[in-house]
Amino acid sequence: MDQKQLQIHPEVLDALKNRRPVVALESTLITHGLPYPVNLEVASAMEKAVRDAGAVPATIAVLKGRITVGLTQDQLSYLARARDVRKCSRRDFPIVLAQQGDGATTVAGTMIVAHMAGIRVFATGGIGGVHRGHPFDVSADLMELAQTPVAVVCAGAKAILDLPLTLEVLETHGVPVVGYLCSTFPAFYTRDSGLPLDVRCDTFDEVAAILRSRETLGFQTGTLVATPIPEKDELPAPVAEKAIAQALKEAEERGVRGKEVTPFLLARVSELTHEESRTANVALLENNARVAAQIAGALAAP
Ligand code: PSU
Ligand code: MN
Repeated sequence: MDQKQLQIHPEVLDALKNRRPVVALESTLITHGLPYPVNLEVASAMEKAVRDAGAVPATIAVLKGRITVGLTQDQLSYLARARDVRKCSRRDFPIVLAQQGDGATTVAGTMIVAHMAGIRVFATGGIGGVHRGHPFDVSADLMELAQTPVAVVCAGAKAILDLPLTLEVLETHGVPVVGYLCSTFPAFYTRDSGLPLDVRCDTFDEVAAILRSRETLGFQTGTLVATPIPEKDELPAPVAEKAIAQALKEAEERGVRGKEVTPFLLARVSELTHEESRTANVALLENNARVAAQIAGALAAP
């Protein structure tokens, strides 16, 4: 599949042709990560953060079987309210395209489409990873980072996961994990997991230099750029951990499985912390969008 077979928004296409910075954004957090209307507010706020930092946002989804890069305001509002949208990682694309259905792209799905479109930087909240107590439930996000050359800006992996094992899998697959303004892996709701990273960068140019080296080497791996949630928005670690433990217990008891696990845990953690975690989630998403736009800017500079 090449650019011609994708539905690319004219503004995004124009920026790509003229080598101006573009940032891809995912849609699963709109359909499965946050409830309406917060989801629509956040999706719009992320697009605005990208624009304010001088890049063009391209939210990615599948609409009636067409892979769409850069949603219009109407398409965003439609997705934010839609039900029964398929959560799309690699295995889901053949199905959703054949059935001409609607699909929300996960981190894995968004990386695939960003790469097809020629977008090099992508902002999300937290990537999927290895689930606690289920070392064989490994998110397709990690497998995609192993094989698709896109830089993913995140606030670490979601704290509901097993973070040490998640970093082990990334290491096995040759994915560099770059800390932007941090030396340890951030833990999504909190700033510091205590797990050391491969490298710390203090400027966007340093991050861009690593991305360029990867291109020079011709490696097809993705790069994970992790940056912590802003200090003022961080959840106290015991509050986050208590809610996560409770949500994990409930997921076991109810037998929640497969692609339902992550949305279930995120929603329960949000309820259990009286939405404090959702406020943190929103803050880190906007922060990541801004950082991604600045990295894209540094990468686009000659
Ligand atoms: N981060 C969030 N909210 C989300 C997700 C991540 O703050 O909804 C989504 C992303 O789309 C990620 C997906 O790719 O959850 C991971 O799902 P799974 O664990 O089933 O691979
Ligand atoms: Mn899973």
